[in-house]
Amino acid sequence: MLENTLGLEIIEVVEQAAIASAHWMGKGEKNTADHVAVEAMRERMNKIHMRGRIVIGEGERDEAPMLYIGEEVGICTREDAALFCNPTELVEIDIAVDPCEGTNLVANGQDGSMAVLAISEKGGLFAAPDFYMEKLAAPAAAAGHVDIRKSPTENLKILSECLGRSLSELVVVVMDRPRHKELVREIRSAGARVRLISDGDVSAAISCAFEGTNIHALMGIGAAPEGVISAAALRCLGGHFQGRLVYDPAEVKTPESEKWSRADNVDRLASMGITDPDRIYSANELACGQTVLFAACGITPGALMEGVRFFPGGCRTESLVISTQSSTARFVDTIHLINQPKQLYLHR
Ligand code: VTB
Repeated sequence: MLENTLGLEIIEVVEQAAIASAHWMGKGEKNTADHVAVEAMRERMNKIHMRGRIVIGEGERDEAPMLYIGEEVGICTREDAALFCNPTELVEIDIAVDPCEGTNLVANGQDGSMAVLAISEKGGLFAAPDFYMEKLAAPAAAAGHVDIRKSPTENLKILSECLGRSLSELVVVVMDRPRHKELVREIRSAGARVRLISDGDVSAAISCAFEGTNIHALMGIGAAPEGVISAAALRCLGGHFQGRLVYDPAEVKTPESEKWSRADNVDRLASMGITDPDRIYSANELACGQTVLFAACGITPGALMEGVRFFPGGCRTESLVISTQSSTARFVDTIHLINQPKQLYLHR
């Protein structure tokens, strides 16, 4: 039901966010690239006949004016909703958004940024705290075989067996951060190859699920909210995803993370109801809803999708829509015409 009613509309939500952000590609202004994507996503979302609540968004209400955690979105959240929304549209749904995943990539005109969102019924997406998360993503053939509790070397051997590839034929994406020095050394000495990325681990995680991207795993520490969005996509695709919240500042190694001690972080997690901070979450636990929908639209080009391409009077976008209800991965190629007669040119 979710899919039928929302499938097409959420494509437009991510498209509008991607187009808005793409106007700022290569302009060196990451905050603006993000802000316009947030505004466009929110505006389009509020035109949908649904009763949505943001569970992963731009931050807490006091720090984010739009798409903050807990914000209600969709026409059916209006007080007079019952007058023009039918009962099925009044079912509450939870939404995780990242209108500009990879703001630095957009600002610098680099590959791998996209507008993304995941939707499920109420309670169907883990409301991840603003923490880091250790992540392991891998193709469906290795799902349930690789395990984040095992060493990278062991996981690479398992991956090599599951995929029928030698270790040297494996490519692992890792975020280029000082905290990953040892991880990168280990992957290389196990015989696999590393692709370091500056940002955008959602795109990398999803790419693992598609043959032909030449990306076979994502390892290392990124942000937890992005982990839930990746998990939603990998659950739809049957790929492997596991996450572990990282609460020890010594593991994260960023100046920002030093503000909180390990004990403070454990307390903060407990206050949010997370009493086992070492818990390993699977994709099915991070995106546990009966129905999960995921959509993404490339802002800059990536392994999976083209970026937004402008032409006089319009632009062209590529999006991906997947769900737990259908066994399709739909790539949607859209030509958007702005203030011009509908004369379409097909360039293949
Ligand atoms: C991570 C990653 C994201 O930003 O959040 C990263 O998950 C920030 O990491 O995909 P650092 O704090 O180590 O810089 C992204 O790359 C982009 O949002």
